[in-house]
Amino acid sequence: MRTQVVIIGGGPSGLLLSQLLHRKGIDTVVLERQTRDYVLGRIRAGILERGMVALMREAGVAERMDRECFVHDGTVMAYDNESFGVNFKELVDTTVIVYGQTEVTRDLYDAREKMDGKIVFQVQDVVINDLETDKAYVTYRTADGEKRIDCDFVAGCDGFHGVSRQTIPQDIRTEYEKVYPFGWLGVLSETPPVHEELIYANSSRGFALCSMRNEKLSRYYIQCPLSDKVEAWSDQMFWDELKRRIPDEAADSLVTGPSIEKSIAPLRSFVTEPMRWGRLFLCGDAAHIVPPTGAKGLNTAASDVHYLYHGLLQYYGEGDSEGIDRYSEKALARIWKAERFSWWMTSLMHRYPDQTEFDLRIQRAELEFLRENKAAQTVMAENYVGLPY
Ligand code: RFL
Ligand code: PHB
Repeated sequence: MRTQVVIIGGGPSGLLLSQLLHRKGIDTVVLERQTRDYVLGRIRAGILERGMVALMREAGVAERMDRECFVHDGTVMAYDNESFGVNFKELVDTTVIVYGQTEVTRDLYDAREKMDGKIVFQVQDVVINDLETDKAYVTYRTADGEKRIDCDFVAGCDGFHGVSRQTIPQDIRTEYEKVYPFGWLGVLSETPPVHEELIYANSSRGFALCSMRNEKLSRYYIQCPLSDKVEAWSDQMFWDELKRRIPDEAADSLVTGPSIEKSIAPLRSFVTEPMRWGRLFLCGDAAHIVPPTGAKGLNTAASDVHYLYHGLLQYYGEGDSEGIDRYSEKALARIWKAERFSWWMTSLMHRYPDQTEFDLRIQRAELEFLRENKAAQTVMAENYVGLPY
């Protein structure tokens, strides 16, 4: 088999890239290790920036998103029992939307199916070969046996644990990493959201976040030690702890119910450089991870897809390789700013095991400064809604 671009990974980055390229007549094959149902069962990101929204529209998959999403003009920041709003609309004239990654992925799978897009599920042993020649190819195994696809390029969209990044020789790759000494325990419940905007709360018991998927589905998180086991957290314990960490008014109006998903995610910042090697381009979690505090994970994946998509259009449409040659440089310039913002918001809102009284006073001073200072809020708003591509 031959295609123009082999895309490894059928998560949001791989599917979005495939859909965008297909609409411009560029042929792709997506190789996904799991089943479609497995990919759709993962509960992840909830907030989409304007850049991601624009890409969904360009990919022709925005109809349900535009109909069902919630537009958020701002967010609530809380500490102890105080809270204040940061109004993105007023500060930077931009909003974000609430539309879950599960829905994004479902819309992309449906669109790919309608266009007869080639997605191979349950592939194993993916190996990327001869990336430094003009005869690159990918081999893999399915229930039908060994397969080979020859291609012009490979897009590594296979997440943090994928094979693509590992294909880049170690002496060429530099990895930057920060592992945080806590995780997030997340609960999804069929209950109405506690507030119309998200509430990010810094409390003496640790961070908490009140988020949502729609008017009947809420998503909540609390900071927890990495050693915690999800089985040890009953629903009742989770709700009791969440209530202790959010402002009284929110705690009093919180509607609780059985969890329909509960999981613990570790927090990590990670970047690999470069994001291109020969005919391989890394996109999304394959190249970088952010702690979820700034809601940047899926949105940084989208900005990579934007740069790669335009680079490939320039290459196939005009025979100009400038866009793909500068892909790594352009993508990383934006990634590092999102990394900084996510690290900043994580540091501002969490309790660290080694924090001193001095550190806590500094954290509080920063929250008070943010509360009082329009310039500080503007910086936060510009980053939260997403820096321009
Ligand atoms: P994904 O979504 O991980 O998709 C990669 C796909 O590649 C497949 N794969 C392979 N396929 C073939 N061969 C192989 N060898 C393969 N190895 C892996 C996988 O099965 C998978 O389907 O990466 P992508 O597309 O780059 O998308 C990135 C986003 O998923 C990610 O940034 C966000 O979900 C991060 N993230 C969150 N971001 C937010 O903005 N807000 C959140 O609340 C939020 N919560 C989360 C998260 C990530 C989590 N992870 C990774 C554990 C919660 C969790 C638990
Ligand atoms: C979510 O709804 O899952 C969510 C929202 C905002 C974040 C992280 C996660 O910063």
